[in-house]
Amino acid sequence: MSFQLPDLPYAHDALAPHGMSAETLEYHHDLHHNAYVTNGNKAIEGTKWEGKSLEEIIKGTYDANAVAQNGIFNNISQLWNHNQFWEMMSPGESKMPGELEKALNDNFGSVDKFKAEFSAAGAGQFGSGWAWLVKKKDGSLAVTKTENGVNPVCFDQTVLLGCDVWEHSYYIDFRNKRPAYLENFLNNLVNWENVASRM
Ligand code: MN3
Repeated sequence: MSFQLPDLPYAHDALAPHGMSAETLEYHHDLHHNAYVTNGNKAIEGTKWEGKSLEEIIKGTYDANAVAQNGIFNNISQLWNHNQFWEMMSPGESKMPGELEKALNDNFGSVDKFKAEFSAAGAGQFGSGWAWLVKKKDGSLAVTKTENGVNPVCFDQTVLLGCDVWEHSYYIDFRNKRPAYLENFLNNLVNWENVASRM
């Protein structure tokens, strides 16, 4: 059974009033995400990874010492990253659950300080990659950034929130203004109920 492209959890134009256009989602979900599915399935065909879960393949093929990751890892991790990303956004008003607000206050000082740290991580990621809010094994929350398809699964961390900072994620709507895209993501797009449910 090969991996499938999941449908978006909302219509392509549902996020447009919140700063992510239908055109971005047509390219990003229907073409980019779909390419990771197609190329990931092709890459694992006939290998020991066929039939394994996305997480097993990500952990098994990540090479901490490599200058560049391999094709299986790159496609399968990006497939997983995008599966999470669509779920982390919402077209409706999203109120931050109290338990999440408390955790952010406890770990970062305030929600605004968390947002500033997350934005700085995304803006400071040189080239393609992701900004993350993770829960570490000791239960503490942290903001991290990773290059290309690398994600917190590689480091046994639980992903609470991720923001794609590859140019394909923001160039149609924000051109070169990655910080504006990140600010809009945090203030208008994040599904905080989804983030809280991952804790
Ligand atoms: Mn992407």
